[in-house]
Amino acid sequence: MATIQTPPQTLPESGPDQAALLFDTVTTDRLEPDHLLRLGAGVLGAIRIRGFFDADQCAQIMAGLENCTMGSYDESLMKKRIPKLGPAVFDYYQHEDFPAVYWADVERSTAVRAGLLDGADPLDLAKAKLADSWPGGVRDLTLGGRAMFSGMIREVNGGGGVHFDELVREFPGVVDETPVCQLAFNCHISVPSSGGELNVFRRRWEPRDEIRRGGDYFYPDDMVAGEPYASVCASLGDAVLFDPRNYHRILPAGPGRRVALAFFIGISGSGELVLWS
Ligand SMILES: O=C(O)CCC(=O)C(=O)O
Ligand SMILES: [Fe+2]
Repeated sequence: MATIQTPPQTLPESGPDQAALLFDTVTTDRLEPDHLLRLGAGVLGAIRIRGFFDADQCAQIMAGLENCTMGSYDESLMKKRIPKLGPAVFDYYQHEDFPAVYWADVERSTAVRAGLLDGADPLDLAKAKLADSWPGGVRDLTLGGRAMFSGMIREVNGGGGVHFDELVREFPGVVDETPVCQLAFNCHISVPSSGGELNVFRRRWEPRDEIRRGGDYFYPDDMVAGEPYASVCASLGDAVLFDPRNYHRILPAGPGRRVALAFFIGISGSGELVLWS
């Protein structure tokens, strides 16, 4: 069953009440501008948009994937193999030939994804739906004047450890403009029969956290123990949005595949949604 919830949190007796946490969750059939603004402003934990893609669209994309080979994140950085189609900036940033190898992958992956939805591109569908929900328009974030890749297809069955994503902190100065916030978008095109919940913690990165980071990309679970969090279990076709500057993790999935169309959304200084992966 699809759920999204902010469980009651343990707060100090003399501290703020639950309402003051401002880390609620929203489930909706239609994304509204205010949802994205509240997420970006840090006063919402997560948004679940029911049926962003319908079951047929999900099945078509999954069928299209049968004929293509997925890559994965750099396995020296990410110890668990996470199959995916399409590059993340993260994959190439430290590569000596960055950004040339990144652009080659962008071209290759875009061409493959472009036919996955019965000859059409699932990213175009997602962009059109987002544009319908946001007055400022939707475009790609740029790097050296070129549109960056967005819209990877990613399969995370075994769970993913605690981490955060923040482009402008991880790779300062790399992209052409600084978005004022970063949101994560995952539209679930295949869901497992159990498990695979996303936990989004209210806690954000602090410099001292680096002491706790092992050789892996992920941070230890106990770093977020006791922190308020939102928990989302998506149904087929649901899109889940959250602020990935909040620590988050994916619990291991039961039988079945957990596959999503994934990208980040920034809000630009002039009020556009800017996308990248
Ligand atoms: O698959 C998910 O639910 C979230 C994946 C993730 O870590 C992200 O989108 O930043
Ligand atoms: Fe993430």
